[in-house]
Amino acid sequence: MKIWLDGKLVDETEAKISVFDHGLLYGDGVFEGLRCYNGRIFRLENHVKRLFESARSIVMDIPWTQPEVCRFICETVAANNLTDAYIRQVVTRGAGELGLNPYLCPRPSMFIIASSIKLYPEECYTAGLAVITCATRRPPPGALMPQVKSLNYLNNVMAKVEAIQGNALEAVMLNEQGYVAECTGDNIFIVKDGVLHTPLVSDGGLNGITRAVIIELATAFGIPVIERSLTRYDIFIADEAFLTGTAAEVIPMISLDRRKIGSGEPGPLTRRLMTAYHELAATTGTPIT
Ligand code: PXG
Repeated sequence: MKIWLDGKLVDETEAKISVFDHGLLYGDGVFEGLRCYNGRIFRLENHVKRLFESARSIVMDIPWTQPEVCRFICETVAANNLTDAYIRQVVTRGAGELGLNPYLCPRPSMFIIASSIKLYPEECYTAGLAVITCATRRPPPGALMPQVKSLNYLNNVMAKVEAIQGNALEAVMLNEQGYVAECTGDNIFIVKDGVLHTPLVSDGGLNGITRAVIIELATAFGIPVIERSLTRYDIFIADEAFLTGTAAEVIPMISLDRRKIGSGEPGPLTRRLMTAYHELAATTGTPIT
């Protein structure tokens, strides 16, 4: 496997990062997860823009332009002869001194991995996911801005631990006020009386690119979409629910805390949006060559 690392495509055995890298020492860095379908990278510019915004918000200058970074991503996928891939792009603060001061790290490091990812087993896409609510809360924006896709994922990892220990594959995370924020690596939607509802980004979720695509698709179908604060009550009384994310795509959620949502099976609007999402992802996007 070829890895793009700081300007070069190198063999994975050569792709090494310093133990003094602040990404490793302090989780000081940002990342993106993208997908390539049929030789086209889905929403490439949106992901790269979000990467640059995440970096800017943590006072990190990426030493390349957005069009250059788009090109590097395409080159990495092409160099590995892939047409379908999961792409993990990471920018760390770079190697520096011990101690928090990021100004002592002269230059960020960037690497790009083109590989594959499987978040949930195939049968969950047809049968739906059983989800639990975890005790781990999303950090308030004054502590760790949820919109920044940073290398600080311990909050999400601990939520995932709770899900797995609770015999579920995914967990709903609430914010400090008790409103639904998102899941560990996915945004959440519910359907109620023909209307799609999703939490406000300001309630503690990532401003998901898949979330935005689903809002676009639903709007094009004439389905109203409301972004508002949601509680577990709203999920319990929903007709349907589903999760969205680059890795997960669109996946039905059929229960919360062992209580059935709607009929307890993937709903018709969920299935319609899953199909529409797959069609869009397979036919649009930036060609890699
Ligand atoms: N919330 C969180 C906390 C995420 O990390 C999403 C929502 C969905 O956002 P997008 O823009 O992808 O629709 C994410 C995305 C991984 C992985 O390797 C994680 C994500 C995406 C791809 C891979 O675990 N998180």
